[in-house]
Amino acid sequence: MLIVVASQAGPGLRPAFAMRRHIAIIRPVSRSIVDCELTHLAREPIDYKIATLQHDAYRQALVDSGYKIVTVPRADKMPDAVFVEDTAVVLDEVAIMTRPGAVSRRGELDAVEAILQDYRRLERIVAPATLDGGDVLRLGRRIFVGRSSRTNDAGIEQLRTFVQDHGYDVEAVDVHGCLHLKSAVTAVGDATLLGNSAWLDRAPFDHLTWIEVDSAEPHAANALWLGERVIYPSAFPRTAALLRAHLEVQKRELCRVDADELAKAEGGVTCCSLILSV
Ligand code: CIR
Repeated sequence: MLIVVASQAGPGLRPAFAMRRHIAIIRPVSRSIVDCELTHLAREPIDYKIATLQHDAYRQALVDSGYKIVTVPRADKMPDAVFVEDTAVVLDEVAIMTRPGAVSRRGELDAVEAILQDYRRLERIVAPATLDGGDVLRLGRRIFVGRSSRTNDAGIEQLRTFVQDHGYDVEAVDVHGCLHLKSAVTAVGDATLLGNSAWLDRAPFDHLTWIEVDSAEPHAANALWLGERVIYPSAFPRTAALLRAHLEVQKRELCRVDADELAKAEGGVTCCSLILSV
């Protein structure tokens, strides 16, 4: 079920937003999702039907936010293929195909690449480097990259070489206790982050506004910021209240979606899309 909180005045009404076409690349849930990679969570049964219904609601939230959906074909033999975020880092100037840290996920890239090449010049992370898109957090011209169990120093260096000529600074951030950097922190505004300080070194973010997740909701830091709207899991009501209070001051809205079935696969709301504008 999709619950939209606050007004329906989506970003499609803003002139600056309307000047570009906004695209969300998504991929349906694989029938083998139950065999997904797990690093920090114990395996639980995942109901494919519920996961698919929740993914449909997520898709609708993107449509309601003004995004055209481009769908990568379902890949039933690749359990984690729904988490397209990990396959690429998409900037305005270039897209970088990653090399996921989990070997089981490397086959996911081809079908995503076939779509992305219509929108961006492509670069590729190559061995021995590994990089997951979930470890890459862009804030303006600064790109923070999680040094995690999925992303190594060589991956961070290769990313730097692809983006530095476009004026981006790349900064490594140590992540511990969770899967990706964006499990621990995401942007919810130009200079505002939502994060769980227990899972990372906060020093690189000191100059930014920090909203700390409620201590009862450690997994609550993953939000999908889409300009005037933030898509956010309904499973974290305490943190949602903090976030909503912050967003309302800025006349932004929180759009809550049920995402708990894919959360059992260690995925959040950023993981299920690649967002770009053309
Ligand atoms: C994995 O372990 O790779 C998947 N089960 C979850 C990936 C979630 N992706 C993300 O946070 N960007």
